[in-house]
Amino acid sequence: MTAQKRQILVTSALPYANGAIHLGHMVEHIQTDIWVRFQKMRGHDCHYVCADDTHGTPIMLKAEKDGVTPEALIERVHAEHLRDFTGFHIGYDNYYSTNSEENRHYAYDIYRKLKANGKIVSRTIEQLFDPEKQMFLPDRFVKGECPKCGAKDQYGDSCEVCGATYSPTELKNPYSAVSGATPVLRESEHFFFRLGECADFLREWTAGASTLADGRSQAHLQTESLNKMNEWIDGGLQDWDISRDAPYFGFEIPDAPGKYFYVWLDAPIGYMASFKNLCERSGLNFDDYFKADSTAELYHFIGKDILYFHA
Ligand code: B3M
Ligand code: ZN
Repeated sequence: MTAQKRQILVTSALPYANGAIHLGHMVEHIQTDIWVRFQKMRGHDCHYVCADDTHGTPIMLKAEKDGVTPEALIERVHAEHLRDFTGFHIGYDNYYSTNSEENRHYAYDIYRKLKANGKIVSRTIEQLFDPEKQMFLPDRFVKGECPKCGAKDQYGDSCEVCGATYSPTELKNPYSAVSGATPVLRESEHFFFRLGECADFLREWTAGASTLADGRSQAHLQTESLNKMNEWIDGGLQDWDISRDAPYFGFEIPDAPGKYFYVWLDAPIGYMASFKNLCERSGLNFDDYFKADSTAELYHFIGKDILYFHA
């Protein structure tokens, strides 16, 4: 019997571009690298891509603090990340960036298709706004006293002392972690992905399996991940807020000046963008891997804390 040659695309989670590579990253990327080397040694067509995850408020504010542009910051960090990973002999076929034209292309393409299919709605929401810095504040950039136990200097999403979770508007004596100013509530139009409508599709797909080129069946999710997914789906999926207001470092949303894709919208698409960039450089055919009836396999190595976003 001759073994069937498989087409395998493998990814590790994209490290965020506001800090150094640490042991947690290294453990994940070494695991991925071992598995990739194994598949290559077996003679399969196996490609391993990664990238830096470069958008969002933390990058914007860190660049400002360092007195550089976000582009200069992410370029410097990219070089540092690549130096550290290659220092440990991680054998990526491509280590790219989410701040790339390929990623803009696929983010726009996916967004436009979702919109054309009625999966995007706009709603006005109230959010804390820093009147001094003139920007909306993400949960982690609002601090104050825990509404439950009164501990001081707690973040806007949860208390590190008593473990309570809450919304930033519930904090007592809130202040902006950016400027120290007292935040005010302000309205803004946001775009939401209708995740709630997709529960049946997700339940079916996550519990499903695909047939590999060699005829074996491969479950889409590991049992442990599937159990976690079902907890979320059974608990009811909330529509997902995918837009952020300027100032924001990221991709501006098509036909929506001043509105940007939330970093988690374009980060997972960054896997596709990195592979597309590899295809352009190496003559691989992107569609062989991503067309609807492709028999290629795609494996994401991730930590459990980011399972929700990937699923
Ligand atoms: N950058 C992980 C994090 O920084 C995040 C992973 C993206 S994978 C598409 O929490
Ligand atoms: Zn507390």
